[in-house]
Amino acid sequence: MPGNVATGMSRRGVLRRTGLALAGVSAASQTARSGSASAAESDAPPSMLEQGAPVTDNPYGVPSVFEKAVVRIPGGKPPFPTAAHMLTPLQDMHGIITPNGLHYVRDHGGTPAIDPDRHRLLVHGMVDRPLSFGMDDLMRFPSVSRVHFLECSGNTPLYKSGKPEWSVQMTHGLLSCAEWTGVRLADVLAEAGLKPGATWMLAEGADAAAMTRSIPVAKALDDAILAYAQNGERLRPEQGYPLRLFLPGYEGNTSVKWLHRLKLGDQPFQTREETSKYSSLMPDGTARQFNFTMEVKSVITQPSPGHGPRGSGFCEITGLAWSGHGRIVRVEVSTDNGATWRDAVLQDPVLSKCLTRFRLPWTWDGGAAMLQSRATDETGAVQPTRDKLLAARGANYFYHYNAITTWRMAPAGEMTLAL
Ligand SMILES: Nc1nc2c(c(=O)[nH]1)N[C@H]1C(S)=C(S)[C@@H](COP(=O)(O)O)O[C@H]1N2
Ligand SMILES: [Mo]
Repeated sequence: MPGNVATGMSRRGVLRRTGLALAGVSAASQTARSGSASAAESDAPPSMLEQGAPVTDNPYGVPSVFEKAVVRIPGGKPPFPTAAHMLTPLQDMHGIITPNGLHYVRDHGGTPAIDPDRHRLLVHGMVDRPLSFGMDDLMRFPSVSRVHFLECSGNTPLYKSGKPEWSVQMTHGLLSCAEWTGVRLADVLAEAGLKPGATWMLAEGADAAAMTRSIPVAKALDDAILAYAQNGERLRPEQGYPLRLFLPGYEGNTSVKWLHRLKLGDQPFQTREETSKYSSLMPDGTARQFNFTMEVKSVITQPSPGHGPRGSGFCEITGLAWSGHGRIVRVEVSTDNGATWRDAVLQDPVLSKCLTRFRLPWTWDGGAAMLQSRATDETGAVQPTRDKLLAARGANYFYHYNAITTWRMAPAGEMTLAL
């Protein structure tokens, strides 16, 4: 039985620790006592031999002490400490949901502490009735819960270069997925009444960065959510407590956290975050603005750099695929740098604008390999190669990198990022 050697505990040792004497206790009576040939008959793990920790010690549960390595890590040195980002450990994630404590964080001015009883949302500008809502007012609207990914458009900064040792957490960790609960923005806007010609909406956050973005009203009326909860509990402070705008499929920056103001207008407001930042320089020298939708993308999360196989033999290849345009319909996997492809299995549920888990059984022969995944979404868009993406956008482009990622596997099993 595996474990005998590892625990180093003999049957005699178990019996001594439980206070049972070996002599005089027949195997039959031991079996009768435990109801089966379990505890005393086999090697009982130490955890069976004493009471566990009182559950009342843990009013809000935390992960096992053995999972301490599964944490967010900072992505590079921020210009100043509160303008930081923390990356989700995608290599350690299972299924599609990101636990709240591991959701990536991108703050431009730190995480404010906002009392929900004092928080207000102002809706004004080109509306019939300017309104100010408290959290209680907002929570009286019908609620919706939807599972969606959130990705920073600065995720996967590989246009110019990348380091071979970068893990999937470093290259793709500005990506998470949660069940978001809130109210439909369309319902709240209907309460204020949109004036004819109101086609743009300014969203402003109540943080020190005063994050402001212009959003097309068409998106606001389509599937935008004023979210107050995340995976069954109220938003984490880092995710915008007590209220954030959530725009499914749009670049993360537009999902304004700590939302306190919506202003309706008839043109974009041209804020810093959509002129200087979050616009992209094209090869011809012009800048592309308002690139909202995150395009089809995927990445293999296991095996991946730092998390390679322990030896040759069976090794499942698994990863995540997503698109801001809708559902993922296909993920192909290559182990030979794109020469041949096999269809991976898409694991249920496959939802719109949501992470989709894919899997492919693979037997690693112990030789060199180049692992890639290529996703297709329901609009027919196929994830491009890096060469194709660079040819279209040039090397000065920065945001919205969605090219195929290649993990190089050395014969010893060491894995690195290949560009
Ligand atoms: N008020 C405010 N909203 C914000 C930001 C911010 O700094 N302040 N960061 C934006 C960026 S760039 C991204 S990618 C997402 C990140 O959301 P998260 O921290 O919940 O993952 O929030 C966006 N909303
Ligand atoms: Mo972002």
